[in-house]
Amino acid sequence: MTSNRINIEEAAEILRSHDNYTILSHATPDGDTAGCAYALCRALHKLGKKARVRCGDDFSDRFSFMWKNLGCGSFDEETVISVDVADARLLGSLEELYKDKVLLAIDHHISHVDFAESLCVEPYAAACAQTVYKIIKVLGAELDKDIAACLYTAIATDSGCFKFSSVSPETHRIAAELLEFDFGFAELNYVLFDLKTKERIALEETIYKNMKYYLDGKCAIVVLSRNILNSVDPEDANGISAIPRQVEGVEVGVILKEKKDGVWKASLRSNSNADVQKICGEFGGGGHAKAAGCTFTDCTPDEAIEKLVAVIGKSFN
Ligand SMILES: [Mn+2]
Repeated sequence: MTSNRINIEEAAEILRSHDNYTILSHATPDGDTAGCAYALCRALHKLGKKARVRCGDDFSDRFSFMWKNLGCGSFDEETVISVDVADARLLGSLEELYKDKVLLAIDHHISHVDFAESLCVEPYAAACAQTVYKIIKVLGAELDKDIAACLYTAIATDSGCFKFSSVSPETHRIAAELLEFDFGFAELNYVLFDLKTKERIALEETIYKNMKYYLDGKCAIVVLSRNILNSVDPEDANGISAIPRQVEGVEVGVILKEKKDGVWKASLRSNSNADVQKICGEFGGGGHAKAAGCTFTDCTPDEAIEKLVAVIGKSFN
């Protein structure tokens, strides 16, 4: 199917003219999808509408301020909206229930695969929350501390705390307007970016210990067995794929995770022109130029590494 492409004003008009909303976040939710959903939910409440948030997986406790003091009441769902969902498949366990029922998708993924009746997409926004912010403004819902904290979290997390190349002057302008509300951004940033559990520190220790270098130090690979992975809370393993590429001189960083006997999932991150989407494509995987993944079956980790290093090496030429 093809979604009807609409702009900010038209998206606001859809939200104004409907009621009884379910707002969907993508599975394995991040700060952007959670922040967009709860900001929009709170804004719709301010307009006197009924709205709730649903997600196929649980949100992280780090985001618990988003739903604090939020009463959604009970009502019959009439209108389904999705935020930051690039593909109906990413609804996870809610896919079957909702894939054909979404009236409006708000997104920022260039790779968006249409599933909603209407789509409001700004593919160059650092976070979907930039678009949600603009829609809330047009809707005329009054911003407050709680909405600002949700939107700030969404933008800060999706932009790597304003570090990624996707950040634009508009990203900072929106963040600056959000800072007008006294939601305690410094404490929030501590929780979002600096706070680590002892288990996370132990996992990082293992990652550093297991790091091996290839291709004159331009490639770093870490192998993590099921034993190690099963002993950590998935929340503690968030973002570990970014660690190998932090090493000076490393252009492509890889985490190789054991999924089951003989099955290894590789997560690649690039610092350079090496296109990891293409590299993973050679093995039936995909993703983005700077972040991609692929799976190896029926092999040992050493065999997977050998295959990967051969293709990564070619990408440096
Ligand atoms: Mn996002």
